[in-house]
Amino acid sequence: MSDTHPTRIDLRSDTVTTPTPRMRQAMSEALVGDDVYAEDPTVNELQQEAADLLGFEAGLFMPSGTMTNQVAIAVHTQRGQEVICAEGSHIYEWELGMMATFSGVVPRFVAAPGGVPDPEGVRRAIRRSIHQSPTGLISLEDTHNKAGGTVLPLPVLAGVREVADQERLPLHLDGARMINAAAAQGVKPSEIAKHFHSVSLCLSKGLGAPVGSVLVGSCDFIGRAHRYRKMMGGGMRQAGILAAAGLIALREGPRLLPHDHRRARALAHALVEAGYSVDLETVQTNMVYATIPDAQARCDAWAAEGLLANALDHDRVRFVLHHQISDELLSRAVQVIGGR
Ligand code: TLP
Repeated sequence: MSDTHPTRIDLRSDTVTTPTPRMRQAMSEALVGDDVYAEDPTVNELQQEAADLLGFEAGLFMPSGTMTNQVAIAVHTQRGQEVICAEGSHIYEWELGMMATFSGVVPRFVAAPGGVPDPEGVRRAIRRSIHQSPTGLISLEDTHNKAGGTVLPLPVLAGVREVADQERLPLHLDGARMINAAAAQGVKPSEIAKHFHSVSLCLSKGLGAPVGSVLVGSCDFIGRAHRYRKMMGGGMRQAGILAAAGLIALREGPRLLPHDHRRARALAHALVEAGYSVDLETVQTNMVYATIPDAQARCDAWAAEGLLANALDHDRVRFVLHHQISDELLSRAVQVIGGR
């Protein structure tokens, strides 16, 4: 059983996947309880499994990556502070100013060529003076979406953590696609997560769950996160129905990611062959950004042939691979792109 239209090749995002038959079965059989009372056994299992995978004490299940990031910011910061983040970070660019409206904090961007900030640049961005908004948090994004799904090298993570420790600042990871980053580097996810005080991990991106994200951290941090999740309307009651699919995603999703990465590279080469410009250096995981004149018109023309991609700018198109794009569907996409 699949909900995906057979003639539609949807590369707009890895969020578009539909639940697999195993996910649907697990959802229908899930044991549930009221999660606001922390009594949903399937949610509790998912939270602990995500925390264990990333090497943390506790986890908290929420509907979206936006919520896990924004709850983390609320716990870590005080009103009037700044959050240091790499230029183009999702927590500011695509989270609708929530850090300002919910937590009363503002971003301070640091340069991040290819999505990778320099630890010394992070240090220089820290504000302490009485005349300035003090820094409250440093937040990194791995993989970095806007830079093309690029991976942050482990020495950079260690370097930023050193700065955070020296300056006594908390360090958060928007790890929506951090399992992709781990797969690309051939390391355990905990090797990335160990550099952070909190991590937001999305189940509904490359891992393929229909809904959900888990925030992990210390017991104390997660205890405080409960209150902000409730304030945001994230108390979902019998959420085990959703967590059941999340558990399948967490257990079965990671081994599929290297195939998405291989297909992304193949797509990038096909785009170059078709005459479009792609910075192949940035194609490190499951995303391809191409420079395409009249991007929206080109995407509309491809959509008429069943190929969906995201025009993000007047000349920039994003393609994202995911587990419901087989080699066969990729070949068809390549034909459409080549005008065949
Ligand atoms: N990203 C979505 C869109 O919002 C752009 C996508 O299609 O890529 N962090 C990162 C790095 C993300 O890419 C996203 C979603 C989120 C957080 C937010 O997750 P959700 O959509 O679950 O709120």
